[in-house]
Amino acid sequence: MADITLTHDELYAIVRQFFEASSLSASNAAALARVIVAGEGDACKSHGIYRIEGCLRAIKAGKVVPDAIPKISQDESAIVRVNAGVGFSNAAFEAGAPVLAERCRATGIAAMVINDCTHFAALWPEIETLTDMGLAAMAMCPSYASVAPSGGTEPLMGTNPFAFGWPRAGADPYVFDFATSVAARGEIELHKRAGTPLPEGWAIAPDGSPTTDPEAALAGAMLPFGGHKGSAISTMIELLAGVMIGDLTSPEARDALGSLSLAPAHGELIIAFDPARFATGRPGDPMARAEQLFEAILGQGARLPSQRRFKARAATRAEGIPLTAAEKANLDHLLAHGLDAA
Ligand code: NDP
Ligand code: PYC
Repeated sequence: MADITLTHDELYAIVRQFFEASSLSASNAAALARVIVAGEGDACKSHGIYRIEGCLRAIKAGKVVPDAIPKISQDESAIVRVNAGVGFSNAAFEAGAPVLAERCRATGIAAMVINDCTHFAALWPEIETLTDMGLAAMAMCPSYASVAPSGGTEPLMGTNPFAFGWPRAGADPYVFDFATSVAARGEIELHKRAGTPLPEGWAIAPDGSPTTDPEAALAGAMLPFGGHKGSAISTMIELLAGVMIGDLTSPEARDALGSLSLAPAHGELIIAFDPARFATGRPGDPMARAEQLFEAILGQGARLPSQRRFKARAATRAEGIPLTAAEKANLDHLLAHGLDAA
């Protein structure tokens, strides 16, 4: 329930000011504030303002270079490389996205590899950046070992998010973005904060037994969505966005960090597609055919992924972002104490 509301701009100004006061450079603070306010504004509480403290802990622990400047490099291939310089992933993505789009338009498909970044964010803001440029895109990254493979009992995979987007003229893009665990770890942490039990089937306790206790789940292992299918997709992400790009897998990220209370550091893979280029010489307009598919889905009474988010975005843009008194008090506390609040 909302005790106060803030406009997107007001919340952005607070979060940005907070990160600047916490030693982040202006460009890094702005990129972080954009993604956090986007999360809160789209009612994605697991990746909204709640993430500020994890970022803060990473900065305070010296795990992030606060004034990192992303470095872009390209060769003749379709791969755009962005080294985040041990900064947060967000400024690196923002720097590389226009270069990725340009390469994609030239070749029909291009990939962006982000290396050496701390990553805490939802992936849909990145996907929407690319769909806004008329491109289809997918993004994925490891996390840190917290999910048991299907049939196993020990944390090994990360919650490894996977997101996809398809551009739509005159409509919100088709976007899905999910953890490959049953739920994001952030959801479990929010249940712990609220003192509420987890739904069944999310996690196992350290002894391998099913649990609905958030503390036991955080100490034990989360479960992949869809059993062996989610487990396989999660493994693919470890391979493509960890091993293949020469960056850390989730178990390696956990070992390197030595903690699950800081935002994890690893890499990310983003692939962009130019739909018109793929359909060259083939009958039918891919954009029109996609619309037929979306209409058929909606025609059955189903909803498209991200519809809830887009509705929330429209509401928070019109009426403000709702925060509870406890959330606002926590923001005020963070503002007053800066890095000491971590
Ligand atoms: P959810 O399970 O809440 O949602 C996953 C997707 O399914 C969303 O696109 C959602 O759209 C859509 N969806 C939900 N219900 C329906 C429905 N009934 N019909 C159609 N579509 C539906 O997300 P998760 O908890 O798995 O992940 C939350 C966020 O956590 C993601 O943004 C992800 O990127 C982030 N994350 C980040 C990690 C990182 O390491 N950086 C690690 C893990 C997760 P809608 O939003 O509109 O409901
Ligand atoms: O919610 O699972 C999660 C998560 C891990 C890292 C960032 N988000």
